[in-house]
Amino acid sequence: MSMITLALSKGRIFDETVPLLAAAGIVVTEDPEKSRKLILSTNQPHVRVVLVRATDVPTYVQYGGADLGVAGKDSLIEHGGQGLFRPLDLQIAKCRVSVAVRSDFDYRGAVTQGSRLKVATKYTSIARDFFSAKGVHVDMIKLYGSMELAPLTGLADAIVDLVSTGNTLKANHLVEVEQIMDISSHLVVNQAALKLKQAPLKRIIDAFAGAIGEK
Ligand code: PRT
Ligand code: MG
Repeated sequence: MSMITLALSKGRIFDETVPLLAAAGIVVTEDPEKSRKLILSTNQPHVRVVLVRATDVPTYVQYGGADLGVAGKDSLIEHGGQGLFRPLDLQIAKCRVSVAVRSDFDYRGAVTQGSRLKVATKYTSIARDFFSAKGVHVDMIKLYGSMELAPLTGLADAIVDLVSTGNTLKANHLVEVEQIMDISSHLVVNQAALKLKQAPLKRIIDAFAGAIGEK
């Protein structure tokens, strides 16, 4: 039997995927928070989990470094989705992508006056599509983290970032001025693996579907 490799990121995606794996009879036998290992074994000798950065999950699955993975819709859009079969919205790790500004910045005014907006974000594809559909001209500043700092330091007028409770924005005196889209995590499968390892992959996909009530 061939090995099935599942790519997950540590933290919320790993934690929220554990119950779905349980439905497929798969138990990860090592705790990612306690181990430095990047490859985790499971109770099933032919199933292993690889830990990668959330934004790298689509890339691992696209090129067959993993047969399947769980990735946020944000990561999938930024990646582009090439080579990926996306059978299920798992409805986990939910949040939204929003535009936020300093509470003293007149966002509506800037938009109605047609000003150029300096936008800092890790999500340049999502942000570009959103502002171009609105007809707003933007100077995009690509960041890899701590977007919240950009408006506070004058690096940008606005940020496009993930928001869940809103506590991070609030703690940094930022306000959410637009909600761009709702985000959840999806199961993604390598298209070639889906043909070569059809039976074991279908078993996992069906178990996940059953666990989220989509049978
Ligand atoms: O953290 P790291 O830089 O390693 O990578 P990552 O941020 O890409 O990964 P991770 O594990 O933090 O998130 C993985 C996926 O979880 C994301 O791609 C989203 O699809 C999803 N998700 C759900 C979230 C959140 N909720 C979330 N709240 N990802 C990040 N956040 C961050 C957000 O960026 C902001 O800094 O949490 C902060 C806001 O949270 P609130 O509750 O204060 O609003
Ligand atoms: Mg994070």
